Amino acid sequence: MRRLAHAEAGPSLALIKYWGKASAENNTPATGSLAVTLSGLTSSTRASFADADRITVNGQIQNLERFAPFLDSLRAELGLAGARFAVDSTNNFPTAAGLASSSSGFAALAGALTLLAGREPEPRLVSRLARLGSGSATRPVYGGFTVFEAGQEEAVAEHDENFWPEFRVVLAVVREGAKAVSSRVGMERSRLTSPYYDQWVSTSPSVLTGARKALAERDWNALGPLIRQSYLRMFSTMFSSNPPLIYWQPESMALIQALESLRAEGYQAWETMDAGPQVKVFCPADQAEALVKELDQRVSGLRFLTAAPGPGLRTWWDQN
Ligand code: 2P0
Repeated sequence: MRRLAHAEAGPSLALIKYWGKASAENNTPATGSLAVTLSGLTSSTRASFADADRITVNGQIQNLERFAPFLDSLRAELGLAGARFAVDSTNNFPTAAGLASSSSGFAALAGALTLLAGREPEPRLVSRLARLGSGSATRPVYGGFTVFEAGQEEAVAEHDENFWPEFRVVLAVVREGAKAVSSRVGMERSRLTSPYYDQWVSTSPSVLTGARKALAERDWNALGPLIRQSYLRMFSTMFSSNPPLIYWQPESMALIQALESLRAEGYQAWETMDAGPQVKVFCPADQAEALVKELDQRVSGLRFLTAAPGPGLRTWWDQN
């Protein structure tokens, strides 16, 4: 009987964004981020020892190029120099499309391999290891709200998933396909070519500090504008990169404008976007259903998902 190390994690959606690296080699962020781990959306990953590394995502064999440096780093960190891994991971939501599948995917993978190595998958260790796969993967090791500070090697828990029971995220799925330029390539391009990159980095700390305070007070009126400021400033570095990074689609802009009107009508609905066309809207639970109806009427043909703050990483052994 083979024992499979099994781990599950939800995606980490940033209210305040990480875009750009303090160190590419060490994969530490130039800007601190504040994020929520989502419920209901899950990366589920099983790992076992094998003769050669092999990774599938949703049943598709993966090119190991993206994973090899991560696997090598983990082997070194976990004292498994000669080991090779068979990994099967599934996402119950669109992959590589700007729904933060790399955050949940690498958090689950780091958790499964830590368990497989016979180590206690305690959050600080797994957060630090997950960073070697993806910066945003440091965060969903913890449930609820998390912070990954600039220059740090691991995220920290800010508030658990029960801190703000009325907090919801409506995800408007504009396109389901994988994005053309990965976050990793995109953020390096912004760092090297955007004339606004330095200002993006230097103005981020005050936005993060303000958002942490507003979140602690559960104050939509203070938090909402900072959420918008963070993603729009991030996109300013993307649009001004060379060549430019334009992740938006017409429906993305239509949703942004619809939300502007809906706020004027009294909704507390504050959008963000990541390296993709999807629009994610933070709002109170009692407005979520009506908000989806309004957005569906104004921008047709989209799929909507609703999530709440969810739990952090879970790990266990499966018998096979
Ligand atoms: C974030 N994003 O804070 C930001 C906002 C996308 C836009 O973290 O190079 O996949 O693997 O560390 O974590 C996506 O970037 O990048 C991301 P790497 P990652 O959620």
